Amino acid sequence: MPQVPFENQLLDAAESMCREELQVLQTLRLKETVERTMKVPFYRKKFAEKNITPDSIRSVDDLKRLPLTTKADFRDQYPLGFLAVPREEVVRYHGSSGTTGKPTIIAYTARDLKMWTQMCARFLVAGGLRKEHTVQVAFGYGLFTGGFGLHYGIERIGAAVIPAASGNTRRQIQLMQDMKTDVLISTPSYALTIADHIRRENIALPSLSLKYAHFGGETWTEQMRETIEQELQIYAFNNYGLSEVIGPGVSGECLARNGMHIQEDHFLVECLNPHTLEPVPEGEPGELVITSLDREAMPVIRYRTRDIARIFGGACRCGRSFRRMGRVIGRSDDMLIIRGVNVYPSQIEEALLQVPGASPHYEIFLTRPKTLDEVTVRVEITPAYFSDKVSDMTILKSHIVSAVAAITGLHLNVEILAPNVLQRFEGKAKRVIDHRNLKVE
Ligand code: DLL
Repeated sequence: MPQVPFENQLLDAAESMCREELQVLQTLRLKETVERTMKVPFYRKKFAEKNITPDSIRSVDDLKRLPLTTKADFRDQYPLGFLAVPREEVVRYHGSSGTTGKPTIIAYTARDLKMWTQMCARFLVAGGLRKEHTVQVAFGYGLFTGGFGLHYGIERIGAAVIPAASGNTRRQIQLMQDMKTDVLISTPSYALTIADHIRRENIALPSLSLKYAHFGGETWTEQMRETIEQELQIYAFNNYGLSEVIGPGVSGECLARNGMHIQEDHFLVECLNPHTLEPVPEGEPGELVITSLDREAMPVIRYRTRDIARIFGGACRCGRSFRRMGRVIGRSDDMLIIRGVNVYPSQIEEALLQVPGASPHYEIFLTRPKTLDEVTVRVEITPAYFSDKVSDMTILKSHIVSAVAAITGLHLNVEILAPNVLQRFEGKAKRVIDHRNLKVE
């Protein structure tokens, strides 16, 4: 990966505090969080069952005694069952759309918003955002936390923000050209859509001034980073977050681009085996379980994110003392079990992007003709490789089958498609098309 051309900078001193000092702060804040959540009937009941009181929290190790919270709990408590402050103290609501039924509503007090702004500003500064930049935010502004969350972080730094919101790709590119936008903020798949549009419309890349991008909101691979960086001639950074615990800003990459620093003064993040719920050894992938440490309106205890990633410590050359998380490999509920083998969609993406001629536009099509799942990987060819010679296409297909087999151990069906036939995305991509007619509970 190329070295990024900017100087390291920290936004505030807390980012480099020593681990001992951090633990003291975390313990204090965990106690306060337990106290605050006593106002939420859901938690009060669970604490009573386990004899938990704020005074019984003596160190961060006591975290493991606390109850877990799931997405289903959020659904059951819709809309405001998790509110820990009087309604008049709420100054903003967001929500996550969810694929089924009602959204999850997230509430913020004025202090929550201030803290969230600082968290977003921190990771943006870590990833090179400076006062002199012009930043285009191509996330939805609305219930989704992406738009507003990043927006205020950028303003906090003093950079200029263009709240372009998502969609209308032609206008996005026009704005980038006219306003000399140097930083793009979006999902990685929307950046691909933008790159695709630029290529199809023969827009000269030098007419854009883009240098950096901060991508988040969905799983993407290192191979996808390389593809987007090459296509747009930029440096791309990863950032992670989720609505239930605040929105974007939970973690983000620094100039070393070796993992995302977790904002550990605001969140305790555990990495657990999703089946046994025991901690996995340091550095091994597990499910991230997140506890907020200073949220007021909706503090959350041990939220099961379903996101699978690894967490590791150790010195980083940026000087931040916060531990890092690796890329999210996938969600435990996105994992496919094909002929007994566990496969994440991101592994298929990693394989595809290693094959010259395979484009980053793909989908994973699932069917269940009888009792077993069948998977077809449908991938567009890049325009440069597109040929009507059957033999060329057969060779390309066999390369893709082998690349997928090398990573997943499975020989999957591969269907090669002409360029521009698959759907393009403006927000989060939908890569897995499930036609198995499985019952959803
Ligand atoms: O996507 C918050 C966000 C907005 C993060 C913008 C970063 C940038 P939700 O809609 O609640 O919130 O979706 C959260 O998205 O549990 C992950 O599965 C996934 N996700 C978010 N960031 C990343 C990332 C926002 N960098 C869900 N890599 C999370 C992989 C990510 N997955």
